[in-house]
Amino acid sequence: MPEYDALIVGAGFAGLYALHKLRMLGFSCRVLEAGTGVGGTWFWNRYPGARCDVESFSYSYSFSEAIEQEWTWSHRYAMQPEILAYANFVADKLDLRRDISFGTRVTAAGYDESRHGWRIATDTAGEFRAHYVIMATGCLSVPKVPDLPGLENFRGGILHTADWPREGCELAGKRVGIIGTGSSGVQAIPIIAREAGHLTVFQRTPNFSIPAWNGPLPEDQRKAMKAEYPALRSKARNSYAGDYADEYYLTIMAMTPEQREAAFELRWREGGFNYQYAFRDMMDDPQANELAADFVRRKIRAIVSDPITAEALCPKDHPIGSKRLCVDTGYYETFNRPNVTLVDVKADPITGFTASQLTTRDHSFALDTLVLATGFDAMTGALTAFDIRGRAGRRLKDTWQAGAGAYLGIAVAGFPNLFVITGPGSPSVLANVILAIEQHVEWLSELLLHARSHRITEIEAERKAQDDWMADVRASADRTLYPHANSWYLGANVPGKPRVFMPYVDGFKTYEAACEAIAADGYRGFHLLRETEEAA
Ligand code: N01
Repeated sequence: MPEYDALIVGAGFAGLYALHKLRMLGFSCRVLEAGTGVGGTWFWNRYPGARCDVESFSYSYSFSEAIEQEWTWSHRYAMQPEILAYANFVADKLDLRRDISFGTRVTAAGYDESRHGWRIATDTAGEFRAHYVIMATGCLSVPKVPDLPGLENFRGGILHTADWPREGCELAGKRVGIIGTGSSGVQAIPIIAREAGHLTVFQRTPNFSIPAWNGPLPEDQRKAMKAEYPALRSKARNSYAGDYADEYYLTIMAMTPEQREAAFELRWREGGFNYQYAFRDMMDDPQANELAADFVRRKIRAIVSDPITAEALCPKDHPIGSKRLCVDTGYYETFNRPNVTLVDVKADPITGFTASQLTTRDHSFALDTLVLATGFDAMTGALTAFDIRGRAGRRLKDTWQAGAGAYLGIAVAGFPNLFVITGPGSPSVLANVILAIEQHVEWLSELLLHARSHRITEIEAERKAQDDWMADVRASADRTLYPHANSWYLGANVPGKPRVFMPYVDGFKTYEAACEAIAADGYRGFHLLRETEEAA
């Protein structure tokens, strides 16, 4: 059976960097990847309109100056094909493919206490052994298909944004329905509307969306950004969100109404996430939040011509930012098109499907194709999708029955020598995830080097350290407005999933400082078993 120092699950941005970093440090590694190519989320999410909504000069690796300088981003926010091309460029540049098994899905992993190592089963490549397992499986990688009544009756095409056919899909002239108005739906809807004969948007909950104002980057701007990379990266590393944009420099409640209006308008015109991160009180103070939310609702009413449609698009049931903000290109404008209809399925719920129709309580809609933009089993889906068994054969899924938790969001008590990149309890999805990935991989590499040089055979999070960490994560979240929405941050989008706020809300910089302090304190909160102790 092939045996490695480390098996890495997933060849997305986390898996690629983990492979590069650990290989450079002399660990033998193999990546197991279910897809037929690198890129992870950017390999699967090929829906029309898919692109990043952190600026590309930020949403990219910072660890290699050569990569930074050789690669040139074409747009402020790159489209999915360009991001996937970038992942392929990095894989080639670093010669990563020779250590990746593509088309290989992990089906089970079990810890062998006598060997202090893992045994991993796959669907196509047999079994492996490894001292360490690194789950680089992504926070948003297991698509969620909702339990829609009678969907099996529908004979038209059914597509999920997160599992879009590689060869694309012909929607020209068709009657298309889309369910879901989160980030994926908000990006896909304007593009599908341009192609389809008619697009019906089935919306259950409206989301707040800020314009991206995306566009090509002029040559001089690209050159200037490349020259400024060290400063941009350093600013991102010292920030809340892991991004280089200015943040937390305005207090909504300290401004006059005129100043506030001007500040909201300016952030709206700049576009993107800084509508949230510019304001230090937006996620703490309900009154400040409501003012920011009201500004966006007024924008929606100004953009959308039909007042009933505009009102249906205005989010009113959650604080702005408590569900991840969407960043769009012409989303609200799309509802002024004659070939687009909005259906509020909270007021008029979906009741079933025939071979060619979606029916709601009051209406029926003839459809050729149904697009599901219905999200993910976020943060834990990929970690519970197959059987991971730790000490005494205990399943990770059972361990997390009352809610997911990991010490620093990296290691789980009872699962020695297994690590999660950007797991629950880390900033991950609330930060620029590429930087969050780099920080985890780098911190973990130091830990594994420490283990190698101190002849440590087993690394395990201590239960108390993990419980205390997760209690702090929750206490911090409870001081904010984040838990005031039924969001996927809380697991609320998956029926039966325990509601625990999973991301770390105190920001990237604070989190990194906490990780550094724990390492400096001899990896406090980890039980490190030395070979000598074991022999004794
Ligand atoms: O998924 P979502 P997503 N009947 O969970 C609706 C990242 N991302 O794929 O709110 C009717 O946000 C559901 O309605 P409701 C980003 O972090 C990033 O859009 O539950 N509707 C909601 O409208 C993002 O936050 C990027 O009432 C149903 C939608 O489906 C995360 O991925 C791009 C339903 C799901 O929204 C997830 O985004 C895309 C039902 N039975 C995504 N079930 C970029 O960076 C679900 N819905 C560019």
